[in-house]
Amino acid sequence: MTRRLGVAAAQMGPIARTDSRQSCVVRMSEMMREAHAKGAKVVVFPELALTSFFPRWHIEDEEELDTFYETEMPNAAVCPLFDLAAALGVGFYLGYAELVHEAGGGKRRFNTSILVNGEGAIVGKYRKVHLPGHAEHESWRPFQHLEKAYFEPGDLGFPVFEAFDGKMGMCICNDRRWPETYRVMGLQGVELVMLGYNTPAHNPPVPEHDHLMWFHNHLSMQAGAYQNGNWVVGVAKAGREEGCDLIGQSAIVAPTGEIVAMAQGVGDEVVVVDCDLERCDEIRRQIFDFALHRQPQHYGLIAAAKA
Ligand code: CDT
Repeated sequence: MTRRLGVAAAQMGPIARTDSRQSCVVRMSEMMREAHAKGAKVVVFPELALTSFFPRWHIEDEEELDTFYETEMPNAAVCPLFDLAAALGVGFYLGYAELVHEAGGGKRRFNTSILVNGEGAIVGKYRKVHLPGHAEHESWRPFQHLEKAYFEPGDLGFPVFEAFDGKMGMCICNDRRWPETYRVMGLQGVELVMLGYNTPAHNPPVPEHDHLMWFHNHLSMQAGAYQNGNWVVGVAKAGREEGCDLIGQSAIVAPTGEIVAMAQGVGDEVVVVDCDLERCDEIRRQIFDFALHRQPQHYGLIAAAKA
């Protein structure tokens, strides 16, 4: 028995600070058409796909900072993408910065992704749990990574959604490096984990690891796929963005941990794989049968607040 889903990794090249959301949507729409022509039913776009990766800048003016966030979804700028999805019958994963205005006048900021189905309806939402970087301006860095200043940790956990005739999960960039991300979704039977990323090729606090950035990218996603028996689609925003090199290597990983397709360059690029969701069972029944082999009485420390 097979249960096939055409999955597209729609990698994006750089987005300049002055690029409009509309121009990003035009690029994504073009890739969605290509993905559809290649048989995809769901298209995965990167993290923060509507703007440049703004945590690299120390932005003191709150009004200016707010311009990088979406206050509603969908909104006028992204409506053409939702309309195209519905016209083609293709769903998508989209990462964006979310600003919530609270009743009391407060603001909450999240690094968010949504899952949209083939009718153009939002069927899932995720807010990034693991925020990398730092909360204060650090002038010694060649570029900032201020996610801890510009977002709060997600408050939705790691939900799994019934969509596309399967069990879909989402995470965002740094989440992919943490085994708990996949395991919490794995325990809910996730079959396909979608994620977008912006990963600088240079990590200022540990430059001695720079040559390992590409290795760690795939290592994390391949381990997450194999150890839980699910597909992983990891999609980069890549290339030289505002003077900062971002790694590419967008990949589709099978539940066996094998990379079955990978982007070749660091620009806009679509890679499609016909994924058989039934293959999750190969691993889940034969190797990692959670019900049979897990020993959670020994795993308490993992969920404890402090080791
Ligand atoms: N966007 C994001 O989360 N980027 C981080 C950079 C960390 S540097 C190793 C990432 O984990 O890719």
